[in-house]
Amino acid sequence: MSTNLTINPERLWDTLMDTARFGATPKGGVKRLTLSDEDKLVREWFTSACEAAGLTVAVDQMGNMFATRPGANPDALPIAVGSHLDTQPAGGKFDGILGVLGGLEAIRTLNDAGYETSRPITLINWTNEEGARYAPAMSGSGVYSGEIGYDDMMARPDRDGIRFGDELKRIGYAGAETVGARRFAAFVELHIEQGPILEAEGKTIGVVEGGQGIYWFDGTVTGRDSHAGTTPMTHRRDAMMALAEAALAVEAIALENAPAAVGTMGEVAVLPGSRNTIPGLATFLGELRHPDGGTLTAMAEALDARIAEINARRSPVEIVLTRKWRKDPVAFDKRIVDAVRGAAEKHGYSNRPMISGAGHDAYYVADTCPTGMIFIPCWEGISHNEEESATQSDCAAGTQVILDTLLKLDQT
Ligand code: HGY
Ligand code: MN
Ligand code: MN
Ligand code: MN
Repeated sequence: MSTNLTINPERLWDTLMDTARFGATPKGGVKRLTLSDEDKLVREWFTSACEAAGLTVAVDQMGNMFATRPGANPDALPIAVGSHLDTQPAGGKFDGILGVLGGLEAIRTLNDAGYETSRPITLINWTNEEGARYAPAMSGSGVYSGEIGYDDMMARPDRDGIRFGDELKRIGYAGAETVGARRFAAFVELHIEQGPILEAEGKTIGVVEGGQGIYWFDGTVTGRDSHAGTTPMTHRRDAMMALAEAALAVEAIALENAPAAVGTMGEVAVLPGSRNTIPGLATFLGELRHPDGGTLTAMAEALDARIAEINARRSPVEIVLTRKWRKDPVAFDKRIVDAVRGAAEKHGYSNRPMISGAGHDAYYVADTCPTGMIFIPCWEGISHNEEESATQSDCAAGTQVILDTLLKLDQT
């Protein structure tokens, strides 16, 4: 049965702008690190907004939040929709939260119309999608899918040594529900593209068919502190210079596998951190990505080889990769992809198929049920940046596609 229910663009936009206050930064961005006080506040807001919409809220052992709207058939597996509420340290108003509030707006629209779906609908906030405070990224959905170990995650320290599990308890979201126990008929996630393609092509909707693989590595470089003025260049054990070579190796490997490959080193520390002391210790967090799993493996192996070569030349300075995490490339379910495309076409939204460059919770959820994603453009493709922005009409179009996709999936 086709319906002509229409979401409320102003209500969606007002909710998006209102919730940007949780972690608002002076430059107009949002800092809502996972399990922080700001995360706690937005979670409390989310619970009250869901309860006001007649949803029942449950929390699992990873702090993943599930808000369920009953359907006519209570025994049917729910259709799930959602994303994440945590952000990068200098994040924007849309990354993650758009997918959660888009799902809420779709539910509010069903409520306004008194429309009863056959299946229940579950709106989800996945814990720690960003991985900025606690690696790896997408760990709420990763533990839910069983690919990331629960105990490992609980023991993971942040850079101040605060354990994930202790912080989850501190903010009151170490839920009782067994993580992974809950299953869904399907999952749909709305997200800004975080890249330039849709805007450049003037397209409103990205029909996401899958996502590229991600490889994260942590590194430690050990040299020796010494005086910057008196130590001859031939006697130095300069950890910073070895790190610099490792960083350029990451870039070189990405460029050698261009245009699909990308790589960066987003976080470094150099100790003891004094201009006139040769640094004896450095640490780095980096990543490589590629849509093809085999190529991603070859890139990771090439990095190992480059680091071995730097170590041979710079010994006794030594670079060691201390930890690695990988999420393979993902392909989304054709039925969900077609439902998203059909919903976009129904409203005459210009659209194109695409592969996600960014990781999303849908990557892991796709291991547990048929999953798909919807993208909308963002300004200059900028994200993980306080200037991140999207238009009200594009947010509304993406949310309308959520609603029509949910209704389509409810008929199967
Ligand atoms: O890193 C990612 O791709 C995601 O934005 N956390
Ligand atoms: Mn995101
Ligand atoms: Mn992000
Ligand atoms: Mn001195």
